[in-house]
Amino acid sequence: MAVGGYMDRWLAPVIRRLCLALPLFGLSTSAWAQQPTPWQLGFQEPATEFARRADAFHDGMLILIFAIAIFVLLLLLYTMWRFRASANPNPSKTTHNTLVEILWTGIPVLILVIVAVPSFRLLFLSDAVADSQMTIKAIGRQWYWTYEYPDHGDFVFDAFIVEDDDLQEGQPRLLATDNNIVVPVDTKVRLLVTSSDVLHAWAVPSFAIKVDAVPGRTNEIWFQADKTGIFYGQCSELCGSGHGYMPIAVEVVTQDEFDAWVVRAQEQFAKSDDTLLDPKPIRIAEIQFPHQGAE
Ligand SMILES: [Cu+2]
Repeated sequence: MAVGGYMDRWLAPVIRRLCLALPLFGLSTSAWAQQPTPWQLGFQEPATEFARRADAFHDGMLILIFAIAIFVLLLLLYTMWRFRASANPNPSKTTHNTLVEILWTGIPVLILVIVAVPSFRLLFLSDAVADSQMTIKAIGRQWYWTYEYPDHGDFVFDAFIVEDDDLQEGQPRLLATDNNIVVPVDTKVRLLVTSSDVLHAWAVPSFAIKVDAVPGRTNEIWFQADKTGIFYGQCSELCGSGHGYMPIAVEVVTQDEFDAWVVRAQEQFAKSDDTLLDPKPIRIAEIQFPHQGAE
């Protein structure tokens, strides 16, 4: 699209740089990629191609919104001046103008249709989970997350917030978890999200992901991080008094580091029947159809 391309290439990077430059005073850049920072204006630095596209879409929308707002403001100011009482002792009795009415209906509709194109493109892209290389399942609970790795031995672990008193060097308050989700870099990960009690939402800003965790149903999304590091998020659906204390920490590592972690995790989080959590995790991936049992 011509308008979007122009905005992406020229205006958006300028605005982004202005937004990025402001909060960088007094900050280390390493922290910037992972978590919110004081005086942050823009989004967190994207860590996936999808997040970059979502950012670009947001920047384009911001420019469009500003242009519309400025146009309407100027029109209002002009109207106030042009039809002021002192210059118009006999007010106009005009009530209809067919051409203007068609224009102020048609042009906004046209703008919405143009906006819908990149918007739907992103929406469909977020749904393209078919070719993912591994699966992780996240289960929201009051107030922590449970993660399952069905492709790597089906181990399960819980991720609780690290209390203020237990924070290690470099662990951000309210965002660090005792067990991180570990994924390999440049790998398309399918994430299944559900809940065992109330509505939660699994959200990581640098992946531009926010998925509702709904009891009794499973939502799916994917992400493919292209840089290593720890990326923090939080539950983003008001889920009770501990809502602010169920953070998400995704640790993106190299494939070798991931393989080593899987070996350790299978040991550490080995699952036997008596360690099954209560209520039991919902295991949709293991549904057996009648004809499969016969073999
Ligand atoms: Cu929650």
